[in-house]
Amino acid sequence: MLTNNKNVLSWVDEMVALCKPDKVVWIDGSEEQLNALRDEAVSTGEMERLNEEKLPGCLLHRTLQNDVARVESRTFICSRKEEDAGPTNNWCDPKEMYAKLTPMYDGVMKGRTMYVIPYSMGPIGSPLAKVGVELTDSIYVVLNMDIMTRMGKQAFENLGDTSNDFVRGLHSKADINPDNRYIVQFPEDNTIWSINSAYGGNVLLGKKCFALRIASYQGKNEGWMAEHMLILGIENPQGEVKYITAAFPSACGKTNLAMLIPPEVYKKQGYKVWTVGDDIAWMKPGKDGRLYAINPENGFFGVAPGTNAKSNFNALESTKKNTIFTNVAHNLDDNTVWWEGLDKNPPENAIDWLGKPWNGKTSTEKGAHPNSRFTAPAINCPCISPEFNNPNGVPVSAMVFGGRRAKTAPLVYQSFDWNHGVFVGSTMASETTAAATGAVGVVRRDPMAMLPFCGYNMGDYFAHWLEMGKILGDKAPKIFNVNWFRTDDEGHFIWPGFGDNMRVLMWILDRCDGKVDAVETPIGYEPKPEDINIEGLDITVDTIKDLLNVDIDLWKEEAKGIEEFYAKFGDKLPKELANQLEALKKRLGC
Ligand code: GTP
Ligand code: SPV
Ligand code: MN
Repeated sequence: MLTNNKNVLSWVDEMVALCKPDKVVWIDGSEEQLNALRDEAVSTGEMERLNEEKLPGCLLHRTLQNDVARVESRTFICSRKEEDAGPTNNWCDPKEMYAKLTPMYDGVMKGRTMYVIPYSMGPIGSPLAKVGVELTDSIYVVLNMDIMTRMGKQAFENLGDTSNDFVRGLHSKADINPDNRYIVQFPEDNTIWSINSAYGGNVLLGKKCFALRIASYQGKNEGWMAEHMLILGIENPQGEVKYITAAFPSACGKTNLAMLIPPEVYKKQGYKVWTVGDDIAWMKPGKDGRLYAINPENGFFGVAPGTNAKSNFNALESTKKNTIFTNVAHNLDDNTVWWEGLDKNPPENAIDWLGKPWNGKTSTEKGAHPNSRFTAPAINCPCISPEFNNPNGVPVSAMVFGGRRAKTAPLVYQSFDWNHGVFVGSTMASETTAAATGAVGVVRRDPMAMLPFCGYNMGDYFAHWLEMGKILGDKAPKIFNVNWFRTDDEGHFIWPGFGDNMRVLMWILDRCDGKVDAVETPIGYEPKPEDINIEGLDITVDTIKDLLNVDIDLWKEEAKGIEEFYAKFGDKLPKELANQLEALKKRLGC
């Protein structure tokens, strides 16, 4: 036992009595203990050790074929009132849900060990950090939580002996039966129950379940924000750093943008980019009235396919040691890993993500699952921000929304003001990706990239955003929207993307500093095409003009789509947003 906190101890006792594990092991976070767990996972075949020279400390894991992504249809927000979960979440009465799940957990850990994982989301000692305890029967979970959070004894130091402010997470892989899979948040109880999955997003309970679903609910009650946002800093040649947060839906480019390498034109002037976070931001007004952001995580759970030395050098570097790879291809020639888009040289002698022999040169099947992932320590990242562990976080100058839109959304535009920015975020839409089970490539509304992650009524969430704008006043970050994914008639991406996205971020920062003019359009302020720096690119100002084009007919359709979406919220939709929609329609001439 690593704590005298009675609330922790009595809850662990209760869960032990329910799950009936053969053994209970408290995770102190020591290398000794973790090494023993690694050895055990390797000896049972749960994980494989990779090439100790090329990938020191790295492990490979495959999940079951039916268990490779988040499952939104089996994810629930169990608030006491249905209205508090709102129209975008699956809801069930908490009593009913506990009654349904309790028998499933009864004796589920017989013959297994229960690991008790204390962890901190946010730097230890940060006023913005929060404590969680996850109980699990999976070594894979323990080893991932070690990378993704500040895990071990130190986390309890933040809690003290009497506090009850910790999130109670209970996970069992049970028999990984998809028909009995549940990922359940009880926001009013600070509790998460997850069963019958062993895939990251469903089982690393500190991440989406706590740091977004539970934390968004806490943030509303406590006056802060938990968002599906990356955090990056851009340092100018004078050494000043400005911070930007950005919310894109799953697998839409957060990790890539967070770690971008500046194009030559900026690099030669001395600009640098620093990564604070790649997926989640917790933000609170600071003493000076500005909004400050911390990354509650300690590592990256990143999409592997498409990651290569050119697209995301820093992410690839981050995976070179002490990393866990999930559902990638295993190159048997040198005991390393491979995924689609890593290089043009797939291994011939390999095992695919399904565990079957695979020849990358001749096979028409994929070697890695499209949602295969790496779990890499943040400290491995060559551009990790010196502020990464700053307990007070970093001040946010701009917030960016974006998604995958083949046509409608232009490369970039700025909202007229905070409330209009909330409107822009609340009406975001994007094509679905492999990060969740279900159809890929279907456009759906995904407000603030939080559709699968908001732990309460989305209408109340919009109201909270509007409220934060009032509190921040003229110190509020400026709000923008971007789209890297516009396609031409052949379906090719027009904008080069990746590192070149910095060209757009530079316009954004210039706007924040009042250094550059803009053009007013019905949807917001746009750059003059010549104000996007294209030095060194083989595209012309005319291409930028095309990328910035606002097609009024498409936007009239868009306004209809927004109206339908907003109708879901009934009287929970803030008046201000209904007014914003009317104003947009008027500007479009609807
Ligand atoms: P989650 O971890 O699921 O939240 O995803 P994410 O938002 O961090 O997405 P990530 O950066 O991992 O990118 C997902 C996919 O989008 C990868 O296949 C990338 O190669 C691709 N991608 C990222 N940025 C760009 C871009 O600027 N342009 C294009 N065309 N593709 C991009
Ligand atoms: C996402 O889907 O947005 C992720 C991966 O970041 S997961 O942890 O599975 O949610
Ligand atoms: Mn994510």
